[in-house]
Amino acid sequence: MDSFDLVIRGGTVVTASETSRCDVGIRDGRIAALADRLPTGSREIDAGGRLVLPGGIDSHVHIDQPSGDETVMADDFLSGTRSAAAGGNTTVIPFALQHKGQSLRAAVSDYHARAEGKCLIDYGFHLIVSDPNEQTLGQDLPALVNDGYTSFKVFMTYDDLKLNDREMLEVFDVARREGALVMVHAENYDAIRYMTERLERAGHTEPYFHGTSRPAPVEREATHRAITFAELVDVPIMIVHVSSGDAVEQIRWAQSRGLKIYGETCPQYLVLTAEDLRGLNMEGAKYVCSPPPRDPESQDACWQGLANGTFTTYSSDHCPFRYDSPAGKKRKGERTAFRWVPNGIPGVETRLPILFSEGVVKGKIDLQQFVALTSTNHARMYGLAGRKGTISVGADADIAIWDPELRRPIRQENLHHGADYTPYEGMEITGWPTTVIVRGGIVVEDGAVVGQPGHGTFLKRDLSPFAKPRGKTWLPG
Ligand code: DUC
Ligand code: ZN
Ligand code: ZN
Repeated sequence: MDSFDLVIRGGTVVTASETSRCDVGIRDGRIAALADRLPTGSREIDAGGRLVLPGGIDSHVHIDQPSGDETVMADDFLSGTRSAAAGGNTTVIPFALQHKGQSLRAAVSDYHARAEGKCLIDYGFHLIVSDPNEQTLGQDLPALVNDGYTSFKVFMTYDDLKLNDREMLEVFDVARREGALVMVHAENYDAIRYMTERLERAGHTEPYFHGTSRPAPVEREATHRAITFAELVDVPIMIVHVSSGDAVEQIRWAQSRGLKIYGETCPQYLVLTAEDLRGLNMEGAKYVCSPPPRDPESQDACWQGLANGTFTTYSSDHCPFRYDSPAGKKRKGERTAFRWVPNGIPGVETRLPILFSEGVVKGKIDLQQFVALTSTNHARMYGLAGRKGTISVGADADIAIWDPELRRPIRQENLHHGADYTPYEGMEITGWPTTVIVRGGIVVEDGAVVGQPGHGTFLKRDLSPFAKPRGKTWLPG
């Protein structure tokens, strides 16, 4: 009998801490051995000349998320995880969104039903808390954290989702008590509404003005307010999808005061700008997301935040809508005001290639940082450490084999998502994943998706060690 089910032979194995030339032996879905030369396996992959990396973990994706209006997300759990796998990911953590008036428990059951049997790769759920009533705060959140949903997101904007300051404090307080991690969408609701109304009155309704309606100060103020509340309550928080130097500065300032404030940025803030929203007619709608892509200085600030450790994670914020569809970007027709364009862009499949090509190949970050920012830190931050995000004996055999020299442009026709466009069309990329393995099962082979729906399993997550309070609060005991 062979010693291993699978041996990955002769590749360069990269983790968040080191790079070594070795074989990887896989048995029963786990990494069983790492050595210079391993005995044969039932199956072998020659990884000579390629990189063997922990599979990507995308801890910020939206899949099959109903919005309560006529829009329909372009990906369900089959196409979303197929696209994620093709882009080198082995785990995703989408959101289970609570609509106002809905119980959190009901929201979670709904998302399980949507995901069950469809996923090609492993998945967990963050919760989105939009109705922090007594049942949510007193019963459902504590019980769900205990059941492995150990992180939740709150919104400071959007009519249907925003929490007021008091509600934010109450959710933060529950998170502190339960040891959960809060993710914050930091933009000021009233400022955006005011700007939007002023722009509309001036006749500025094209997609380009989506960005103008929420400039950097809108993000900076909300980021600072969230940090202040986190300090008051003594709860660590993650500011997600950071887009501007102003917000990076706020996070860095908080970190330098010893506060546990973490940050995440995304590809759109590294390689897109407000100019992309200027397309003819509705073309700019393809780039409408929040916060919006900004300018080269903001891009530099986000790159710097990745390189100097201000950001712990780099995620896609994959939130796909079809462009040419009344259920997507053109929900109100061909010519419509930006306020009606659904916010969000696809990106789960292009996240890793963009960072590899623009970051590693161009020398902005090194390979260890690449692995940390795309995989290891997500596992540590969201309660999957030990199982996911690294290549070590005993961990799940979640691996992406990369060809670091493969050069080809991003093309919609080659992607696997349900959207009908990519905001990165034509971008030249060096370095693509070629083979992707989830718990020892081959999901992508030589660039072709071969995985089966249902191979992906639900991940009950541990409490995050990053969510531990500092022990300094203004709250009465
Ligand atoms: N926030 C997200 O996290 N994703 C898409 C839209 C948004 O506002
Ligand atoms: Zn958000
Ligand atoms: Zn998002």
